[in-house]
Amino acid sequence: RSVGIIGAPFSKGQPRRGVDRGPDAIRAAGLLHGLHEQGCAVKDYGNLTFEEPPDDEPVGRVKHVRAVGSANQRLSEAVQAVKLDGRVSLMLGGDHSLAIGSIHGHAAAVGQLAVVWVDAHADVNTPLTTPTGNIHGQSMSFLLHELHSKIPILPNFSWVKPCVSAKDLVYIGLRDLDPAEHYTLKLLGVKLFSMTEVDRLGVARVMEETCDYLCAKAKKPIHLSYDIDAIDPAVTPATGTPAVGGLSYREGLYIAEHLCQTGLLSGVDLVEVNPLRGRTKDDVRSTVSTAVDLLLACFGRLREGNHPPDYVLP
Ligand code: DIR
Ligand code: MN
Ligand code: MN
Ligand code: MN
Repeated sequence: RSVGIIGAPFSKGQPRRGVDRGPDAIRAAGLLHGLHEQGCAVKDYGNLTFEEPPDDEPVGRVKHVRAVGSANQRLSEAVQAVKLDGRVSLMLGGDHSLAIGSIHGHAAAVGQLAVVWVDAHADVNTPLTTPTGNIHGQSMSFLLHELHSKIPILPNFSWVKPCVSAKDLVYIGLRDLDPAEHYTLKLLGVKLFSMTEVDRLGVARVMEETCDYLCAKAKKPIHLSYDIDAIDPAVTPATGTPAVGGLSYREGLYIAEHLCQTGLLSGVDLVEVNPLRGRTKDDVRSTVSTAVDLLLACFGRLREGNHPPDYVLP
């Protein structure tokens, strides 16, 4: 497995400082070493740098529109370059507005995608429904073909073209949606496994049904967009919008392991790790090391253990 890491230290899709320190915190916790040890060919493309557009006044209710637009355009190009190098792209956020550029770039390089969005939140508000003005709560609305007519023209967003069909999207872990988001998901018939379904079915059946659903017609490359706040804040408290009642560490890992074993994972985001949140150093350690464990599982680590293909018993 060949992985291309892109650090995206960007925070203006939401109001809290610190989430831009996610990429370096995740690297410092041993991500590259771990990937290397499990036999992955890793290339770290480093951290992107972002411009700060002057006079980035709110547009309607939406905050930092120009900064989010230009950061995501840069990220989209970086993801396309990683895909053209033949690697699975791994984007370390940063806040979840970065899924716009990551998914856009992935689709531009490989064509139609299946998207698995693991999150406490659906991030499908539009610029007109957002109750907060934060673009990290709107990412999916820019990407869905079916919402195209609901998206107003915004500065630095003209490059964004919808590239995901509602039928190619599955949500897992939802538990904190705004009314407009819930309405939209029901209107479009989006497949979702809220925490209620995780409780009812168990994570194994959720993943079986997720993959059956996404692979029903054709085996499209899978984009996994993993918001660390999908995991219960008892385990991953260092994040901007923690929501009680989340996935256990084991459920979170199982999702990553299962998607890895499809052989179809082609792009991954790990977002919303904020080393300046959480109450203690242990809160931050637990959050960051869980993020690393989820990513190692995405790239082949099994809890039963692993060995290299050429291993010889001495
Ligand atoms: C809320 C919160 N639905 C919003 N969203 C979050 O701002 O639109 N997404 N926290 O990650
Ligand atoms: Mn999110
Ligand atoms: Mn979230
Ligand atoms: Mn969030």
